Amino acid sequence: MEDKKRPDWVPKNAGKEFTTSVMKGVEKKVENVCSNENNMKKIKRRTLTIDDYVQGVLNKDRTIIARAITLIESNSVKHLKIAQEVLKQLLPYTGNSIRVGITGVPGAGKSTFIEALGCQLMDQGHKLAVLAIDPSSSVTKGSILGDKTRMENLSRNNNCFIRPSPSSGTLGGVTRKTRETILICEAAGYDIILVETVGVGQNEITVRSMVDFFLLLKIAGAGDELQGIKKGVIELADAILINKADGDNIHRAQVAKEEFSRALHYLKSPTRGWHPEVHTASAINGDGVANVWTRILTFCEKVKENGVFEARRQDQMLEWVHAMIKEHLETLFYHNPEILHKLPSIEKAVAKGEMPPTTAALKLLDLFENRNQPK
Ligand SMILES: Nc1nc2c(ncn2[C@@H]2O[C@H](COP(=O)(O)OP(=O)(O)OP(=O)(O)O)[C@@H](O)[C@H]2O)c(=O)[nH]1
Ligand SMILES: [Mg+2]
Repeated sequence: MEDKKRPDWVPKNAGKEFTTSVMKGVEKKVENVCSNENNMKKIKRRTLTIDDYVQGVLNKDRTIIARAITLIESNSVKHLKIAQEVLKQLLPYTGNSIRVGITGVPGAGKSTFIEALGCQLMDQGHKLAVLAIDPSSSVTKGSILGDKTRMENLSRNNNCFIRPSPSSGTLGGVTRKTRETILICEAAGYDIILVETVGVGQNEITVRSMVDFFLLLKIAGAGDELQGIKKGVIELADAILINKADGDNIHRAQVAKEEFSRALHYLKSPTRGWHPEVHTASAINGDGVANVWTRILTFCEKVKENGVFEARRQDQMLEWVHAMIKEHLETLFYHNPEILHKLPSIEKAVAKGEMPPTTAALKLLDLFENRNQPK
């Protein structure tokens, strides 16, 4: 083999068994591909107008739906403005879905359950959007690939749209981005929205605030039945599902179901007019999965009847407004140059016991307010 055809990283004394070589380039000028301006434009991704986004989403164009979500996820102020106009125009077409949050510790089987339930919903002719929050959490070390394989059939189905939602970023972070993504999916005709979130504290509260029904997945026999019966997440759940009720685990799952059912009696329900329930299922073999969906439908019927469904959605919108105001003010505060300058020394004084915390807070707020007064 001629040496000049070999890439420069091939060892100098490599013998013929080292077969890697570089194909000789074609010298002829390639015409009709990138050389003329029109083709260049075709190849470059076309910038979409607000109307392109709106019409594309309403026409259920998957590429444009994906691009609209990317627009929402952007942290640029320019994109934020366009995204808000797109959303405003889509708003009349939103709201017609059942929004379900699914939480549980890593490995509880959330994605497997979504695959099992999703396939049944597809068979019934539904359109399903799955939004996975925090798929790359530090706990799970990024399970996007895992999710793809666990939701294999769903990810191939044209009536299902799977999208990992970023868990961080500015301008509203997870709250804004996931909520707005829900609205885009609804406008595109997805009638069931499942939001998967890893059970790590704040995420669950955030997801509870954007869904109609909140499902907590637990595993029996993991030794956490009783520890799990602390308040917190359980208080947010409209149902607890003991997953992996298969094989040797069936009996343990039944025991766990009874323990959780007893514990739930002492807790306040998150939804007026509904008493949280405990079920068992096996996401792997599908047992009990259809039953969970039936119960979710019963829940929806009840809360629509007693007005809680509508009231919760209205509250959630208002909560969203206030959460965004708080977040924005906090960002302004902590990015204020005066605050950035003074904060370390004031913190030090508080830590040393030289300044009371209230004095410190008032001092900083004073600084901030004076800085933000109109001149
Ligand atoms: N035996 C049994 N195994 C299950 C069941 N559901 C899920 N698993 C297994 O449990 C493991 C974790 O499942 P996932 O669906 O990825 O769990 P997850 O809750 O989505 O996990 P994260 O996304 O990492 O938080 C996988 O190996 C699944 O095959 C079940 O019902 N029975
Ligand atoms: Mg998962």
